[in-house]
Amino acid sequence: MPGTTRGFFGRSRAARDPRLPPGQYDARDDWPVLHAEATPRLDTDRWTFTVEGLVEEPSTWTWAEMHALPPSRYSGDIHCVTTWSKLGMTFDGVSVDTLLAAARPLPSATHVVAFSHTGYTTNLPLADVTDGKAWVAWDADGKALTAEHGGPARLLVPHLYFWKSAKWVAGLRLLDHDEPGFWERNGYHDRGDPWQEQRYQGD
Ligand SMILES: Nc1nc2c(c(=O)[nH]1)N[C@H]1C(S)=C(S)[C@@H](COP(=O)(O)O)O[C@H]1N2
Ligand SMILES: [Mo]
Repeated sequence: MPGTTRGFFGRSRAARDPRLPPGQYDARDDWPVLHAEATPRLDTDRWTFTVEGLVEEPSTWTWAEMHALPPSRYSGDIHCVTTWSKLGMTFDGVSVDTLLAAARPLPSATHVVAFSHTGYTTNLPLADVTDGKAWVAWDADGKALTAEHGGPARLLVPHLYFWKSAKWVAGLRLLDHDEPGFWERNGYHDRGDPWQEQRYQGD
């Protein structure tokens, strides 16, 4: 009965949300907390974000200065290498494009290292944090990011696995070469594209 067969496969395809990359499941209401270091309590009165390295204008913003920049929202999905994804989230903050427009990357800049107030680092090609692909975010789903999820502010690079989204982010350093960060030195993939399942070095 060809009709029945088509119907069966049609339903089983529909059951898997097309927004889920291969090997990922939908965590739904759960938002797992994952990090290597102890959760810091950062005071927004002393919080800063810096863009340094290969830029014409090394720049530092305070919490108030960041909030005076044009706001930018990400609405979409996030994907952790440990196989959970969360679909249809909303993050508010500023676009990394806005910060780079002020700091003005030199032509020699090809990569960035994002660094956190805790010492955590993660590396990214410059092209993965430009053209509307990355944010410094302080609200998630309309509420201030909790300290566990990286508050007061975290990097958000949602098209890559979530370890690239450094919690408690303190800045970006622009480089003319790739410099592996914390998880990348510990076996995780250099780039981490969830649609290509780039989980570990060699994937
Ligand atoms: N500072 C810092 N940021 C980090 C990490 C970390 O260990 N330290 N882990 C990364 C990993 S592996 C993931 S999956 C996400 C988890 O974010 P969440 O706890 O908000 O879900 O944070 C990323 N950012
Ligand atoms: Mo992760």
